[in-house]
Amino acid sequence: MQVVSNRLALDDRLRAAQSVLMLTGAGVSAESGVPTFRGGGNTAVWKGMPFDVISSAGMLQRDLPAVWEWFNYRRSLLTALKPNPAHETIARWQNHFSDLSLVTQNIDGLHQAAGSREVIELHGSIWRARCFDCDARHNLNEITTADGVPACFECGGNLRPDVVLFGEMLPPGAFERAAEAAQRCDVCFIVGTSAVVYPAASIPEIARANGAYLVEVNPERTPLSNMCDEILTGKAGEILPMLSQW
Ligand code: BV8
Ligand code: ZN
Repeated sequence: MQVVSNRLALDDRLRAAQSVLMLTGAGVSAESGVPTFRGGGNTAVWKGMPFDVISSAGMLQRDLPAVWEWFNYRRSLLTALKPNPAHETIARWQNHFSDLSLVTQNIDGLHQAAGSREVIELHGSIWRARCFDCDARHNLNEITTADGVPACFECGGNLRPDVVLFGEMLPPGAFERAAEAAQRCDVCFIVGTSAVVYPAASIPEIARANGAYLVEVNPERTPLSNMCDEILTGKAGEILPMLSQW
């Protein structure tokens, strides 16, 4: 692990911060065993299809059972996995700072499992389904999804995973809440994301434009690295716990 940081400056910033924003991506769950998408992650391709093809609005129209099969497979990988020290540290920080907003692109629910509250899930949740016809949400541990497309309890319509696929809009209000948090934060952490998926990657840009101090935590550089004030190079589960004395 290599940490390139001006620790004193960051300590001072954190001590003085009224409002902190954390934007997280797949890398924050990597140490729990969740595969990442890019950079060699092993859910980059599934049954010969790149993940942004199978996880797309077009595929939902063309082959809904295949989309369910893909999400069932991913849920089966997640069932046994637990939050890691990165999730746990972020959950602890929420008790320390009076205003800490957690905005995640992850759909795995591990932040909530670690105790984080009011998580802004930009891309939905793999643990929920949504009805095409009546929009009802269903918890997936109450539904059998093994065969084909599950049906809605309320109206019998086809269900789909309650996640945001490529080419789809984000859940109503989610981006707006994240953008508001970005506008008011003093420090913005960008943790474990390749920062290539929009509009999520614009959140730190909004924070920056409003004068926030930007800190990236990632073993690799990203398109946002150049605008960051600090780059902490390494694993989130090792770096985040080192930053806080509380
Ligand atoms: C939309 C859910 C309006 C499903 C996902 C502007 C320019 C170009 C294109 C666009 C644009 N604006 C919008 C677009 C289109 C598109 C987009 O961004 N395309 C890009 C990629 C070219 N965006 C959309 O379609 C969005 N919707 O814009 O709506 C609209 C609608 C219709 C028509 C026009 C406009 C919706 C995007 C939602 C996609 N949903 N997920 C699913 O999971 O199957 S995407 C997927 O990528 C992931 O789920 C995740 O949510 C997202 C981001 O990935 P990351 O989390 O960053 O993960 P990644 O694997 O990439 O990187 C892992 C990182 O972790 C790496 O950097 C690695 O180094 C690091 N790491 C590894 N280990 C560790 C670590 N870091 C720390 N510690 C470690 N231990
Ligand atoms: Zn329904």
